Amino acid sequence: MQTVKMVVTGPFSAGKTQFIRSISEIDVVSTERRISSEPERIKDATTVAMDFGRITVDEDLILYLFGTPGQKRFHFMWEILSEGMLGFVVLIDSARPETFREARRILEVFRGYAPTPYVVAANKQDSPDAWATDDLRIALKISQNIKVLPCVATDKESVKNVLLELLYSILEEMDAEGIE
Ligand SMILES: Nc1nc2c(ncn2[C@@H]2O[C@H](COP(=O)(O)OP(=O)(O)OP(=O)(O)O)[C@@H](O)[C@H]2O)c(=O)[nH]1
Ligand SMILES: [Mg+2]
Repeated sequence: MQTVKMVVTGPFSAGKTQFIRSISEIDVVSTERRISSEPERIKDATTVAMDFGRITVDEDLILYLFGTPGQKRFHFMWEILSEGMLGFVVLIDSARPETFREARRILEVFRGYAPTPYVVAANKQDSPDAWATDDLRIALKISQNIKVLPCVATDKESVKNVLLELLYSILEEMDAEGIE
């Protein structure tokens, strides 16, 4: 039996909690609190510590998903959550270019924690203002060997596709390193 820990990170309100809720087979353990401060009032609740979900791929493989908080004041959780991860997803709100710089920064921070595979998921592709993945790749300066995948976090199939792509990258890496 193999267990794989993946982290879902990204800027405030990118859709991280939604992403994990769409796919987890257990009720997601979420630590959301109501938002009281004004600039973040674009939604009701925000993650303050983590989200936790689980997916059984088959009898030999279970994925554990950890979602990070997006708001700056909870960033102390990031390094704790990254402990032991085998890969991560950087989730981006494709319709809010003002968050792209922060997304790039988060990507760098997580790359610094561990040299694991990662993918970029261009979320909210159902929004009329969403940037296309090719444009996002340029804006965020993502190199060609990193996957930038379209995503709609409310759609389970879309979330599954992103996680499978990350899983393939992780398994490739394990093969390359000769890990059983
Ligand atoms: N249209 C659309 N809305 C989405 C999508 N994914 C998430 N949302 C909405 O975006 C808002 C933010 O989603 P959350 O899952 O709370 O985002 P988060 O990244 O966990 O936010 P923090 O924990 O506060 O950093 C919610 O209102 C979601 O319903 C999507 O793919 N399309
Ligand atoms: Mg959240």
